[in-house]
Amino acid sequence: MSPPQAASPNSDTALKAGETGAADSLGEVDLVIVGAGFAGIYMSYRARQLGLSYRVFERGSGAGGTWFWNRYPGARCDVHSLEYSYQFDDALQQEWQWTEKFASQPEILRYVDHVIERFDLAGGITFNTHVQGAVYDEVRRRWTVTTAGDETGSIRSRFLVLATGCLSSANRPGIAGLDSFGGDVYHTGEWPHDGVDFAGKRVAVIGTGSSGIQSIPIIATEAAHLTVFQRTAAYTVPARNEPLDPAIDAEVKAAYTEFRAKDWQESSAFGIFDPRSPEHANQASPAERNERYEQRWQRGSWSYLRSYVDHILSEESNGYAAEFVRDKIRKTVQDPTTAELLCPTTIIGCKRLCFDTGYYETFNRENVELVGISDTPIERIEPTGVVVDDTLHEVDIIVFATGFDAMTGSLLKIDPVGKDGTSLSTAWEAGPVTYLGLSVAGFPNMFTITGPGSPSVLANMITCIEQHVNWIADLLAHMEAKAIHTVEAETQAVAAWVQHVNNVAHSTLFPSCNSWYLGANIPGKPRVFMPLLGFPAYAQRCDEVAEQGYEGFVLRGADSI
Ligand code: N01
Repeated sequence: MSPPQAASPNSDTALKAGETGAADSLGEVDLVIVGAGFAGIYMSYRARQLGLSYRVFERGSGAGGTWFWNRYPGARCDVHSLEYSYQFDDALQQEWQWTEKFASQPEILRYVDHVIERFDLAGGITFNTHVQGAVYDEVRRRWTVTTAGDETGSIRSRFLVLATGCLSSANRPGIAGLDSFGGDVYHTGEWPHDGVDFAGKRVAVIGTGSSGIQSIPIIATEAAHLTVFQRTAAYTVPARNEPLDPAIDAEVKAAYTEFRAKDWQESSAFGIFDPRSPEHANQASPAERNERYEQRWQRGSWSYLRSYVDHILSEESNGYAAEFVRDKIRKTVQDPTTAELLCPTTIIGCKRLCFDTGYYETFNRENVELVGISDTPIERIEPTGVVVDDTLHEVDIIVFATGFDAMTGSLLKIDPVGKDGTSLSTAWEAGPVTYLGLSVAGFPNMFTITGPGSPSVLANMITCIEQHVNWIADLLAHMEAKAIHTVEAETQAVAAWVQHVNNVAHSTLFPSCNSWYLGANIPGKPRVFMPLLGFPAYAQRCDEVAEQGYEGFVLRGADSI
């Protein structure tokens, strides 16, 4: 399909005849968007509204980003469906009907496809095409983006929008002997489209984060035998998913704008159904605490940690909430040794809290075994199984639920090269540094959507995406109106922003454990707390930056050449 051919209002005369050729075999557009997840789709919608020419390149054969790839059994969102959806078009949010409180992966993908069809966006997306690199040419003020796949070549653009997602680069640990394994190997984040048949098979699941915890109870019911390899025990709270209550659906849709406005005031841009109590756990009596924890446990999901305001601020308060979960585990899991192994010892919430359906109960099944690999890591993989502590666990299938090289992985795979030939991997050698999570010094006209330094993974991703895309679209309109050709973050603004993100993180208990928020799950990755806590203050800051003439950015127009 051909891409939109809207004339570019921003095209200037920097490119002269004869300057095209091998360097732009795919032509030139105003905007190259990398990725057709929620961010890339909405960015293309706004680009078209602005009259910009654009191309979206997507490595998958379909849209949906993380929801396209994560098709493992039980994959489901844990933000309420009425909140985890676009808000840019009222008719869209009125007409779409979610069926469950927490939408399943297939339903989210149906929603994505519906949005693309409804707004006629498919023509701008090129699937099965990997963006391999991008180089900025200071003289032409153009990015040259190279692609491989259905469309192989290079394309020039004024702007480069990296909508590559925060959880899109699978972490496949390099375990010795993996290549020798005689069975099948899968990663939850790259699940086969036609599913996996576990019937009669002995299965290993390595990893017990959200993906492992969602898939393990289902795999256990299908497989002959399941061995779970756990490095760090995770806290999980019952999800309590259920069919979407039609009365709640009607109530929200009767005043959806007001509902969304309330979400914008929430620290994580969602959670209206589970308000955070303003009280402190360490000021309540043990009886009060237990009663409240029990109520919130029964309610499930995010409600639990919101039972008091200070869980992520006070170690003492956190300890109460953590011990309540450990108590639940000990009461649920019949074998005391297994129960103890499942009891987490870290701060609850410093790694992303998990939500499950029957996770702890799964370990009461006769066909399920838990192997701790914290003190005795996996030694090697052999043709017939996984060796730990000199014991071979024979399996036919290995499932890696080992997560992602989060937030920076996909950006660094592209590794754009900015001014002076500096690559992003060089600029981020000591960890990602951005201004507002949107822009990197030395990389003009390049934007990251929900990049490190923005609330992103600590908030409602779709709300964050829309806020970022709207902010970028307003900036592009401003540049057009003022004849500005390049925008770039100032080095000092980046430094101050990175310091701010760090200060906010270190005022909480978040940095206290080895989470992927810190990059601690990837060997050798710099240990930097990447997301910013607090969506409302962040969104307000972005607005102020724009109102103050894009403070912290250098904007250059024809006059400044
Ligand atoms: O990945 P994870 P995930 N050897 O990084 C272990 C979102 N999500 O895919 O904790 C052995 O959380 C690792 O151990 P440790 C959500 O934001 C959302 O589960 O590092 N084990 C851990 O147990 C989530 O946080 C939803 O010690 C290794 C596990 O693998 C994010 O995606 C559903 C290992 C990885 O857990 C990532 O979740 C699913 C190694 N070398 C995902 N390397 C919902 O919306 C890693 N591990 C509900």
